[in-house]
Amino acid sequence: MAIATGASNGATAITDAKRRYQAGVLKYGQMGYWEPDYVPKDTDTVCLFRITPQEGVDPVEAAAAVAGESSTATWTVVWTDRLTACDSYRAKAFRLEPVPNGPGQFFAWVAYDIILFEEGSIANMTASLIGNVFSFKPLKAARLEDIRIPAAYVKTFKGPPTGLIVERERLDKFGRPLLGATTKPKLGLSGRNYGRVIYEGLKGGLDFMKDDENINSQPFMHWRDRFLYVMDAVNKASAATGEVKGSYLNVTAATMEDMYERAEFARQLGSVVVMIDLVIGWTAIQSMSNWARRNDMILHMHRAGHGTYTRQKNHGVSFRVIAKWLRLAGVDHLHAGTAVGKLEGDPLTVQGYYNVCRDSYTRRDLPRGIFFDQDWCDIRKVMPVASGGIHAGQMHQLLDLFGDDVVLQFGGGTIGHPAGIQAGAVANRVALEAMVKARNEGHNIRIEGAEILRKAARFCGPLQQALDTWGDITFNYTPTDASDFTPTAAVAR
Ligand code: RUB
Repeated sequence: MAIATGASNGATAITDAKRRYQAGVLKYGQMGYWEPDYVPKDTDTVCLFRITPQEGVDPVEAAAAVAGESSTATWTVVWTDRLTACDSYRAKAFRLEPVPNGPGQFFAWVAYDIILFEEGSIANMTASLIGNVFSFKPLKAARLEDIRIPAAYVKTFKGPPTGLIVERERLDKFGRPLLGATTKPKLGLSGRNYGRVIYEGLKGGLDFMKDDENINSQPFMHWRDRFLYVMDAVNKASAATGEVKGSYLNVTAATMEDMYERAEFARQLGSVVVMIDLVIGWTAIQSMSNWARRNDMILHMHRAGHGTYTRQKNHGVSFRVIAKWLRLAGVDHLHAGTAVGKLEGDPLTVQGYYNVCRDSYTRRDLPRGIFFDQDWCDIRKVMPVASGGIHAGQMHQLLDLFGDDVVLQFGGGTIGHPAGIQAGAVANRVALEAMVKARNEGHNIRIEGAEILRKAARFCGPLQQALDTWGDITFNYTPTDASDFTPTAAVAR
C-alpha cells in the first residue's frame, strides 16, 4: 500500500511493516487508518467529513488522522494496541475526493465497525465521531457532512416516542399541515398575559402554541404559573372550537430532576405535548424521550444553539447529521428550517433535512446534501417544524416546499397581526385551508399561489390585513449552506 508523504509533524514513514509497533511517531496512514481498498460492511457506520488540511499537510494523511483520532489512535504508537483486536477497532479512511469548487477542501469517507459504539447511545457515538478531531492542529477545519448509520445500529434505538402518524391520530387532524405559533415577546410576559396569548392563538384556528426556547422559569413568570395559565387557555380553546389543541410546555431546566418534575406537572394538567431544547444534551434528550414514551406525550424539540456549529460549511456538523441523531434519540417534532423565513436555509438543503425526518428509506440525493442511502428500519417518523420569520403570504411556498407533514409556525406572523392575535391565527388558518383546497383541486400553487391568497382574502378581512402588512416581506439572502453539487439561490417568488 503506497502512503503519500508530506505530513509536517516529523512522523516517520516506515517501509518495513514489522516496525509498525516500534515506539515512536508514525503517520496515521501507516498506522492503518488509511485503507483505500476497504469496502465498508453493511454493519459499518460510514461518515463523510469535509476536511481542510493545513498548508503542506497531505490530504490522505489528514483523512487518516480523522479516522485515527475519531476511533482508536493517538499521536504516537502505543504498544497496548496489540492487546486489542486493533485491526477491527481502527476506523478506516477509504476514499478521498476534492470538493467541487472548494479549493483546499476534500471529502473523506471513513468507516467505523459497529463494535465501536454502545447500543442505543448517541452520547457514545458522538463522543467518538466528533470528540477530539475537530480541534486537530493539522486540519484548518473539519465538518461532518453526512452519516450512514447501519440498520443493525438503528435497531438499537427506540426512536420517536409518538411519531407523526400516531400524533395525527391523537390530534384527529389529517390532510393538511398543522399550524402553530411561538409566543412573543420571547421574554417578560406574566403568566396571566401569557395565557391570554395562548387562548387567542388557539381559538383563532391554530393547532399549537409554543413556548420560546429561552422561556424556563424566570422571575417574571415561574414555570408553574406558566403551565397553569397555558393549560387553562388550552382547555378553554378546545372547548370553544371542538378541536384538540396543544401548547408546547418547555420543560428545559437546570437538572434532570427539574425537567422530570416539570414534565410530570404538564402531564397531570392534561397537556398532550412537552418541549425541550437541543442545548440540554444527548443524554438528557434520550431520557426525556423515554419519559415521553412512558407517558404517551408528544416531544417537541427546539434546536436552540445548533447554528453555532451547523451553519458554516467548512467547520462543524451539518444539521442533516443532527437530524439523523435526533430521530434515533427519539423526538417527535424537530425544527428543521423554512427556506423562506428569517433564518439560514437553502431550499434544497432544508428539504434534505425534512426527508431525513420523514422518510422510511432515505435515498442518496446530492442536490439535497444527502450522500448516503439510509434505511430507517420502521423507526417512527419525526414531524418537522417550519418556524422563523414566516407569514401567511408565504403559504403557497411553504406547502409547495414541505407538503402536508409539517408544523407551520408563525410567531410574529400571528402575534404581530394589526387586528390582534386571534385575527392573526384566522389569517393563517384561512390561508392554509385555501391553499390546500386549491392544491387538491389540481392548481399549481407554486405559480398561482399569490393569486389564490388574494382571492381568499376577498372573503377574509384578517387575511387581507396580513397580506397588506407582510405580503412584501422576504428574507432573500444567499444561503451559507447550499449543496456542493447544485448551486441554488434563496427562494423569493
Ligand atoms: C420563531 C422563533 C423560533 C425559531 C427558531 O418566531 O424565533 O425560535 O423558529 O428557529 P417567529 P428554527 O415566528 O416570530 O420568527 O425553527 O429554524 O430552529
